[in-house]
Amino acid sequence: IKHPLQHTWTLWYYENKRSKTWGENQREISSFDTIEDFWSLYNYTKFPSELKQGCDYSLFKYGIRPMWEDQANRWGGRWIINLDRPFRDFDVDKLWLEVLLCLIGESFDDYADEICGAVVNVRPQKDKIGLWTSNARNTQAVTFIGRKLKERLNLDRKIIIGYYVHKDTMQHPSSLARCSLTL
Ligand code: M7G
Repeated sequence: IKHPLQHTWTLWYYENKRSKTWGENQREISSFDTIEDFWSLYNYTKFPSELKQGCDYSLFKYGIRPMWEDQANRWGGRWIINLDRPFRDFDVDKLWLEVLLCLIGESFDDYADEICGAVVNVRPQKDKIGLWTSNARNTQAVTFIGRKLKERLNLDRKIIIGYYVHKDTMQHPSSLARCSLTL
């Protein structure tokens, strides 16, 4: 017997093909709802560090697309961890796996319902990991989730993570959007 998860999760892969729109470049890889099926998918796919620059992985609850436009994300935002390359203090693969385990293990206690999914962006200067939540106005939930994330990833206190509201991100290129909270 396989061990069931609380939710069904879908892994998405984004590859930047110029001939297509951003949305068309998002591809569903597979969905799973047991621990065993999670590990077989994980073992079958490449690590983030092995992906080409410009690619993303996203893991979202089944039925939520990894985009701002989805009903579940529309009023939400994301905690962003910036993994600056020059320092190389970060192991993107290790952090991404920990984030995946936080998601499928329902690590956010009473606020697990606020969780939509997570994204890792593989980029030339800095990789990014974002944890997406559904209601940017629920400060209590957002703060709890951010603290828990830092704790689970064992991030140094010096490392500041910021929460970005999707509505702001949509209006500004990512580097100019202001974060609404920091931890
Ligand atoms: P990114 O890939 O999130 O970060 O956004 P990056 O700047 O580090 O590469 C890059 C661009 O992808 C954005 O400026 C948008 O044009 C597009 N994009 C990203 N996201 C998350 C979305 C989304 O949810 N919906 C749409 N329509 N476009 C998006």
